[in-house]
Amino acid sequence: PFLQNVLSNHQFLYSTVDTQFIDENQDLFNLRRTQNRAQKLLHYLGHVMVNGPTTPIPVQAKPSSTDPVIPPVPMGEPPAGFREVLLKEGPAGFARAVRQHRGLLLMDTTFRDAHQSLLATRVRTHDLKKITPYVAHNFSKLFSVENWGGATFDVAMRFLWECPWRRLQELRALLPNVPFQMLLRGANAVGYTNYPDNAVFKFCEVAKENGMDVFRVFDSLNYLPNMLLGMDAAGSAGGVVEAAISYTGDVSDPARRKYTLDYYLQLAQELVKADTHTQCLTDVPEASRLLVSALRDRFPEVPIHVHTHDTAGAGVAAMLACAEAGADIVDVAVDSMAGMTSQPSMGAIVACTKGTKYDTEISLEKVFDYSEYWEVTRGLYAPFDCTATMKSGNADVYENEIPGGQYTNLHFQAHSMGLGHKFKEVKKAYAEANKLLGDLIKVTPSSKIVGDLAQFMVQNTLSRAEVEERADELSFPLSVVEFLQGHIGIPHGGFPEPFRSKVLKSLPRMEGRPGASLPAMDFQKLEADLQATHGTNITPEDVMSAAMYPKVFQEFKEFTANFGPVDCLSTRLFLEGPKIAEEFEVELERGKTLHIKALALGDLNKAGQREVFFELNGQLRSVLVKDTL
Ligand code: 3PY
Repeated sequence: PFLQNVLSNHQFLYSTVDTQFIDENQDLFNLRRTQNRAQKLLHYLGHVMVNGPTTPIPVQAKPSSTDPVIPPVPMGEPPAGFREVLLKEGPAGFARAVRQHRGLLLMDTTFRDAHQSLLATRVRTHDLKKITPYVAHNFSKLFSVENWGGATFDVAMRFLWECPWRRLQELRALLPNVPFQMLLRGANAVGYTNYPDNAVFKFCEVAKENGMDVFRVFDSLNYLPNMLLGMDAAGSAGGVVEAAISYTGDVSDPARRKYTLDYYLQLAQELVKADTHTQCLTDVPEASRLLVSALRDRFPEVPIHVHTHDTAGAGVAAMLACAEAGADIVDVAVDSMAGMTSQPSMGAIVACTKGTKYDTEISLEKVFDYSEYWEVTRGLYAPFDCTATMKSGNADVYENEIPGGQYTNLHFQAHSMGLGHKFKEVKKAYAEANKLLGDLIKVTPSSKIVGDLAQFMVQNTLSRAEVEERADELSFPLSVVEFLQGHIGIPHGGFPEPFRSKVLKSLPRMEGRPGASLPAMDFQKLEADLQATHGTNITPEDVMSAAMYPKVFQEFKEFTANFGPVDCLSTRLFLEGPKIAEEFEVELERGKTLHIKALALGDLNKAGQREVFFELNGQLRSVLVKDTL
C-alpha cells in the first residue's frame, strides 16, 4: 500500500521530487486496507450484463463499437499558454494581456457546455482525459478550456458515478498551460437554488485549489446582489472573475421595452464597478453587435467574452459579428461537437478568421484531428445524443427564447412522451409562460421554472389568459411558487402582479437576496457526519460535494463502495458491460492494470440471481447478481 500511495501521489507523478518528499507527505503512510476494487468492478460489470445500464438512457441506441484514435502528442512539456501569464501576473495582469492580444481568442466548450447541450452532460472523465494532452500540445493559444461547473458537477456523481473534483485534478495535471474555466451559477454555485454565502465562498476556494482559473459568474435573473456574491466568492478565492450578463429579448427592436440597450449597459456598469476582470455576454444573437459595440465604447479596458448556443444556426455569424464589434473572446466547440444547441464550430471560426486581423493562430489541421477524436467518441454516447430525435436547430428560438441545453431537454421529453408532434405547442407554451412570469431572463434555474410552467399549461391545456384568470385556484408546480416567493432573487422590473398575489395568497415572501438570510453551513460538523457515515477518508472536496448535493453525494458514495471505481472502465464497458468471451484491460491506476475476460452468464436461480463468470488476471472469479429485469 505504501508504494501504491507513492505511485498515485500527484506531486510524485507530475513533478520532480527527492526523498524529502516522503518526509513531507505523511499521508503516504495512510496505509489503507485492501479495497478489493477488482472484485467490486466485476460485480459492476456482472450487474450491467444482467440488468443493463446504471445511468438513465434517454435514447434507444447502442454505443458505437468503434474506438476513437488518439492523435499523437510530442514528448516533453506543452508550449506556454495564457495560464503562464495568469500565474505570473494574476487576474488583473491576465485581463490586461487578453485585452492587448491581437487576434480573436477562443474558449473551447467541448469539455462542458457542448456535451451538456448535445449529450445530456454524460461525457465521462475517461474520454476527456484521453484527448487532454493533445489539447495541451496543440491548442495552447486558447483563452481557456471550459471543463467544469454548470450541470457537470452533479451529473458526474448522479449519473456517471464519478467524482467531479477528481475530474478537475486529473485534467489539470494533463493540461497545465491553458486556463480552465467553469460556470458558476452565482449564489446558486453549481446547484439549482441559493446556498448559504459561506458555501459559495468555500466552493470557489476549493475549486481554485484544485486548479480552476476563470469563474464565469451569472445569475439566472441577472439579479445584481446574487451576481456580486458569486463574483466576490470567485475573486476572494483568487480566481479570474468573469461576470456574465445573460441576454434576452432583442436590443435592436424598439418595441421590446424591458431589456433595452440601457438596461444591459447599466448592469455592465455595476459589474465593472465591482471589479470584474472580464465581461461576458451569454446567449447573444447576431443583433447583439449593437450591444457589444456599446460595451466596447463604454469599457475600453475590460475584455469582452461572448457566448452563444447555435440553436438558430446563426452562431458563427453572430460570433464573427461580435468580434468585429470589439469582442476579445468567443466561445466555440470543436466541429463534431458543435452546432444545433451546442456552441458554433471552432473550425469554422478558425477558417473564417485566417489571415485577417481576427486570426486565432490555431491550426485548422489540428482542429480536424481533434474533431475526428470527438466524432468517434460521440458515437460512444449514442444513447444520450439529441440527434436521435432532433435533426436541426430552429430559428424560432428568437421567438420562444429557450436556452440551448433546455431546448434539447424539452425536445427529448416531448419525444419520449410520444408528443414529438406537439413540440411546437410546448415551445409556444414556453413563450406564454415566460410572459406570465413577467418576461424573465432565462438561464438555469429560471429557465427551468418557465419550462415547468409551460409543461403545466400543456398538460392541463391551459392558455395564458386562463392561467391568469384562475391563478388563485390552480396547483402550480412548486418551482413556480417558490420563484414567486423570491427564493432565487428578484427579477428585473419586479414580480408580475396581480399574478403573484393570486398564486401566493398568504404564503411568505422573501425580501432581497435569499442567501443573506440563510444560516451559515457548518463544514466541521458536515465533515464529522460524513466521516461517521463513510469512514475517515473524507476530503475537503467530498465535504463540498455533500454541501452542494447531500443526497446525490450519499448515493454516489454508496454506489462506489459497492461497485468500485467505475470511472476506470471504458465508456462501452461502463454502459453495457462486456460481451461473452470479450477480453479487456482496466487500468485502476498507473502501474495497476486488471486483465479481465467475460466467460459466461449463468441461468436464473431460485433466489432470482445469476452467476456471472470472469477470468481476472488468469484466475476464475464469479459474482452473483440479482436479476431485476
Ligand atoms: C448551466 O447553468 O448549467 C448552464 O449551462 C447555463 O447556460
